[in-house]
Amino acid sequence: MAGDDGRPNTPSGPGTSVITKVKPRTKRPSLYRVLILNDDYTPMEFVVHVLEKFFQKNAEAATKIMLHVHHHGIGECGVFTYEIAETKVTQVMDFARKHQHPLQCVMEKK
Ligand code: TYC
Repeated sequence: MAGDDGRPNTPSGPGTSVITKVKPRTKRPSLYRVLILNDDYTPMEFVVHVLEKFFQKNAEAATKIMLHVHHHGIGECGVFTYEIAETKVTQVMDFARKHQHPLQCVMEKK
């Protein structure tokens, strides 16, 4: 016996059941580093303030990151999903510009 499409229509029918297994497909989001760059003009205290205000660092952690950037040219402020990282970069760049400092903030995929 065949169904409409010509395939045998067993095992469906009274007394049979089809069990379909659904695989849980959760995708972990990509992560992005937010970095600040050194320059010769932005005051150290301003950079520390930025790290406290936008990256929830305490004074000690913020000072450590600022000094790392001052000596090595670049440093990590935090790791976030794309939208959060993008927001942090915009907030830092707007804040630096408002205070007329050349501080640069960028993001890169991990
Ligand atoms: N190099 C700056 C100075 O000597 C301080 C500074 C540190 C600037 C970190 C930017 O991301 C920065 N005033």
